[in-house]
Amino acid sequence: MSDKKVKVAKAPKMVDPAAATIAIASQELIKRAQELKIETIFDRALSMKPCAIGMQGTCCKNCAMGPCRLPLPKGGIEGEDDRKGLCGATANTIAARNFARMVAAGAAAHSDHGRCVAEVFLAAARGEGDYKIKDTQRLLGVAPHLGVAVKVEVDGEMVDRDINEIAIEYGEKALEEWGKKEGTLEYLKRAPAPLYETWKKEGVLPRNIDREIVEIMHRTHMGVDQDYKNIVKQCTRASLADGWGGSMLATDQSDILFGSPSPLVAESNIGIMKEDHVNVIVHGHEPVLSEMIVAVAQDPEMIAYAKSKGAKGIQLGGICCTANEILQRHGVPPAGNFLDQELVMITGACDAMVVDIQCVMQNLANVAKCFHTKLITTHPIAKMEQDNVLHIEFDEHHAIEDAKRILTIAIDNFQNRGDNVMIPPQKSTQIAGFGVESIEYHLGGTFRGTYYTLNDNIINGRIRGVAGVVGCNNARQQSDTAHITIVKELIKNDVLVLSTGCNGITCAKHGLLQPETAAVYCGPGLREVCETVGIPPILHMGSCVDNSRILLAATEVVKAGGLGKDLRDLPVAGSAPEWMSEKAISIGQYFVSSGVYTVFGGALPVDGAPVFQKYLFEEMENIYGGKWDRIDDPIAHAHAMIAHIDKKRKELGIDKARDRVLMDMASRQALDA
Ligand code: XCC
Ligand code: SF4
Repeated sequence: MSDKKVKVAKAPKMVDPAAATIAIASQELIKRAQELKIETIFDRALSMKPCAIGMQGTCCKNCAMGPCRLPLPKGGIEGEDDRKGLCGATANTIAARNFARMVAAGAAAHSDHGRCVAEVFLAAARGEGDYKIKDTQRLLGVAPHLGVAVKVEVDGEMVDRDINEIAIEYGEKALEEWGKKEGTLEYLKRAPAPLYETWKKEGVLPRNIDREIVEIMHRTHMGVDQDYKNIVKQCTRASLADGWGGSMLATDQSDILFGSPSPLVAESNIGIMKEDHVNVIVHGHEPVLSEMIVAVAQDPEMIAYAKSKGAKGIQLGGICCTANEILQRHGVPPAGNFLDQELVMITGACDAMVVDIQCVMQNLANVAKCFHTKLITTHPIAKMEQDNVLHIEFDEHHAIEDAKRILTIAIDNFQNRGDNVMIPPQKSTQIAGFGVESIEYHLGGTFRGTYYTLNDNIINGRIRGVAGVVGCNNARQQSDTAHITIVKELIKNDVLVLSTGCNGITCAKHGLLQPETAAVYCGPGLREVCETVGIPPILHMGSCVDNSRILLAATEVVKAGGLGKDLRDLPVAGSAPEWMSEKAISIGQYFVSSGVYTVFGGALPVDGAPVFQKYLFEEMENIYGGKWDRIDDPIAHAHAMIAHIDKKRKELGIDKARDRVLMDMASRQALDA
């Protein structure tokens, strides 16, 4: 007999659901998956550990002489850091190049999505395809930012220009921003003048959107840019092409095409799925197809067809930012955030999942195999290799037909459901749909329509400051914990929160996007403001490309006066508590380069190169007024943001005002008692 050891297959590791997430519905479905022996991302996070050197950002595989791995020794480096790759690339060069490639990928993802919207927009403006422009007011508002006139001279008088002409010219100019040969991006001038001047002086005004991304790929090729500061400069330029370019254009054009959001009531969480309805989940990022699915799902013929198959109706739900797009404009409820995507299938009641681009996990195909669920990819650039995945390519020229075809497949599939249905009941109500204009309306009052009231409340100290809390979930952390803890700590300390992306969905799931939240969780000042105007203390502003709304809201605050002249003067801070996507790095970089102190939670692949890290975490502030930070503990994370807000209040000379407000409240409460 051979004495060779016999390999025994190890039982797959199974996560403790309560350790994986604090969301009860998600815990129930993780348990359910384990009973059914279906592996999810939460289980895989136990058995697959991340590479320690990759996590530090110091593994280079930019040429075939590598990968060159430069781990940071425990306890750091004493004396000179002489670590280098075969070619001599230092840890700083390697980490900065890796970081830059994340910015490039993130900016590309946002901006290429923006380009798709821009193409559909132009087709609609020209009267081609199934889409019509909905929000002409918004078009008139943004057209001048691309140099498009909204009035023309006729017989010596200025009259309104034909709206279709405006739409076509705006659409054409917008598309040019991706590849124009001369000049710099037009929307940059929407930033406060001193910020624009900083960018100009630093030489980081993006020339066009595509070029800055291509240039990162060039500069990070073996043997090109080997000065981390110069690489970071290009990170800024490409990220600005995202935030103040591709993303901002995506938001504007989606709003003009599909309607600008305004506050609405909706539901959220997995409990929105209905056992007796055809459940269709849309997932990804683009609003273009999902808009049509929303429209077609309301078609009486479609509903009648669903009824003919034994269902009571059609229930749509969303995951990730496609969810946010149709939530903001139509009140379609999100079923969950990024880490809930497998779980909505585990309910056994997902008749079809329709995906487009970004944040769509390939494991969905494996989970779909265990159920009757039809998984349908729709975008030419985003297919899956598994053979149970249907690909129905969506084309804006026959959008209605495509949407009908997809919904018909879902309805026909309703009767194939097994007995395995388990929909956790948890759901909550939320108010979503905030935008730059609706904040103006709510916090400015009907006749004022400006940011004065918001500024007043910041100056008088009722609102201590404003935080943008955004971004993903990450299976390396207990899901939702950092998001919820940070947001609660901020509002408890009178910081108004602007939310997007999976943070928005997470806050909604946990019932925080309601005006009632103010009484339970807010500090006295913020509570008073929220109760007076009837808003939640966390304003959901949409998808991740809609972070551009946060930039513009902050710009409006500067314009309204009394709080400095630049974004860097404002008592504001940014946060991505559980980030995972490369898009988050691009967002972080444009927040920082726009003057915002921005804190990430979870590993940031820069700590293997302490000098480069110091540049991001400290020195960038001297140039742009904003800087990066990474703090994992959620309470410390929130308090670092609050400390920054207080520092800015002090610099503005409004720190004393807040002391008075708090004293007022205390004495009022004493009177009440
Ligand atoms: Fe993706 Fe936009 Fe992150 Fe959520 S927040 S996991 S990027 S869906 Ni953008
Ligand atoms: Fe190694 Fe330099 Fe090649 Fe990177 S570029 S893999 S550091 S030899």
